[in-house]
Amino acid sequence: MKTLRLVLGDQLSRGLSSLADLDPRSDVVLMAEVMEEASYVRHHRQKIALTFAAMRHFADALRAEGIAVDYVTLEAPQNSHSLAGELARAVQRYHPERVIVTEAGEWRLDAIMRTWPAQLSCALEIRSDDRFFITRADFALWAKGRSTLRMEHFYQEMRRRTGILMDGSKPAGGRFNFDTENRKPLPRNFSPPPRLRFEPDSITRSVMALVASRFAANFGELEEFGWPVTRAEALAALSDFVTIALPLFGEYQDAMAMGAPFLCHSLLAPALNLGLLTAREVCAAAEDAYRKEHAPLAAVEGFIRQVLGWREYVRGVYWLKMPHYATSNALGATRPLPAFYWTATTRMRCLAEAVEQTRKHAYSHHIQRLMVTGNFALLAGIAPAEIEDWYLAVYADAYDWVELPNTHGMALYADGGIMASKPYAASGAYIRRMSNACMGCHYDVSKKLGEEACPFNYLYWAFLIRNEDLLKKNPRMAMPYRNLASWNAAKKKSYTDAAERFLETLA
Ligand code: FAD
Ligand code: DLZ
Ligand code: SF4
Repeated sequence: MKTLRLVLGDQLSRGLSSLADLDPRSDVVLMAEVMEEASYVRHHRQKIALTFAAMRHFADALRAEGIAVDYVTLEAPQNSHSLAGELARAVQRYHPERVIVTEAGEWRLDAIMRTWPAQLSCALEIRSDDRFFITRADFALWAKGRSTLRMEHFYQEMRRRTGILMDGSKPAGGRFNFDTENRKPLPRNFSPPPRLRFEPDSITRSVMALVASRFAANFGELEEFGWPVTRAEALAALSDFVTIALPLFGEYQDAMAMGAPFLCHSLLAPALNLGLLTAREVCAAAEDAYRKEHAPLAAVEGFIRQVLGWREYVRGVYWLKMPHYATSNALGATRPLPAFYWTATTRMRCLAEAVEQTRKHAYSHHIQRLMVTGNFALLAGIAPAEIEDWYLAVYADAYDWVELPNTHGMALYADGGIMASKPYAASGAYIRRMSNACMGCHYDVSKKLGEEACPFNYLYWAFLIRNEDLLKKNPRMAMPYRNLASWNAAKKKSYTDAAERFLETLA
């Protein structure tokens, strides 16, 4: 046997660099379900089921091509439950000339992987992951010498480099960014388009049974599992999104509605992050919808900005700044994570809804993550590591390389402004404008103080007061700090006291 090729659980792409020159006559692909990966955080049960189901289907697809796959299930008697252990055991079984693997998506596993050459009795080749538009090294070159790493500058550069949504050297429609036409609240009586979900087949059902018994204590329901687990299903999900929801994506990108978890979002992040879809084909499908006049430019540009812009940018920042990135805590936040992030037991309706949806679907959309659960964590001063572990655990699409910068940088401002030019802090007024959650909430969003007042209101001002020295010189924070300048000490104290009293009630 010549080459052993290790494929990780989020590398389920036939075009993966480690499979590029595979010779079915002499090579074996190794895949392993191991507790080390299934328990580095207490993943949502749907996340584990999704990963194992997609891994098993991918192994079957390779076998159907005549490729030998050595697949170690979680229940295999000799399973060592680490990727290093399974690789070492496979090397003993096959005595390959070399092992090939594509670099790990996240720093934790990358660091482990770099120790493997010293432990293995054969050569190990670690290949670059070319499923992204930009390599880690090219991002570092783009970042070099820049005083700020703003996403918008990166995105425009990526549009030019890739030619996506470009007419020659000019952006389609004459502008790179159509944000001003996006981000509307939902009209009254809006009915979200029905979305394609996938009925679990026998492989997925057996994995769900395994997860139900082995991960009984983990957060999240399995019943509503509807994620694509094969390449064919992922392509069907992409086509469904482009046909049904993409035309409305931009306009309602920031809207939230009770009882409507998916709205016009793509739901493609789990498939993208597992490798069932590539970012290139997702952007191509969206651009095609614009060129064929199926979807307006503002919607298509808004969507492509998320995939070609944000997704590549956060990965770039992650690899540029890790491992120190994870330990910064610019606002000195230390509060433990309140229990309601797991139980949904809170009278704050917007938060209860976001957590409940998360439990049911392993999903909530971007604005819920940023402006509801994230905003609360920012205003309440929750310790970055605690809330980051929560985000890494609870979403079907959660991987450290994309979760960490979004939480640490965007939601918490814990990196001191590397990613965001100002903290995404907002009072209840933002949530009232963008959702229907406040109607029927125990709290009154129009009240600023008192038992009935929306906690986001006094938490917002208490946050600004607490962080005044750090934030008031930021020109993008000038408006609220001008307002605060007219407050006397007693007024400030009434807000900080209200915030403290409320936070003390949280377990
Ligand atoms: P859509 O709204 O349809 O967006 C389309 C695609 O664009 C997504 O599938 C995703 O691939 C990409 N995208 C959109 N926004 C971002 C972004 N900010 N960063 C990177 N890619 C983006 N995304 C993850 O994939 N995994 C995570 O673990 C994750 N954690 C997050 C944590 C926080 C605190 C926040 C604020 C955002 C996080 N995001 C994460 C980004 C974003 O919220 C999700 O990608 C999105 O909600 C997934 O749903 P969707 O596929 O329907 O996305
Ligand atoms: C997420 C995940 C889970 C739950 N289980 C496995 C596993 O058993 N085996 C595996 O190879 N990969 C798994 N993964 C995905 C890995 O955690 C992922 O490859 C790394 O986090 C690198 O991004
Ligand atoms: Fe959320 Fe406040 Fe509105 Fe209640 S009133 S839903 S807590 S923003």
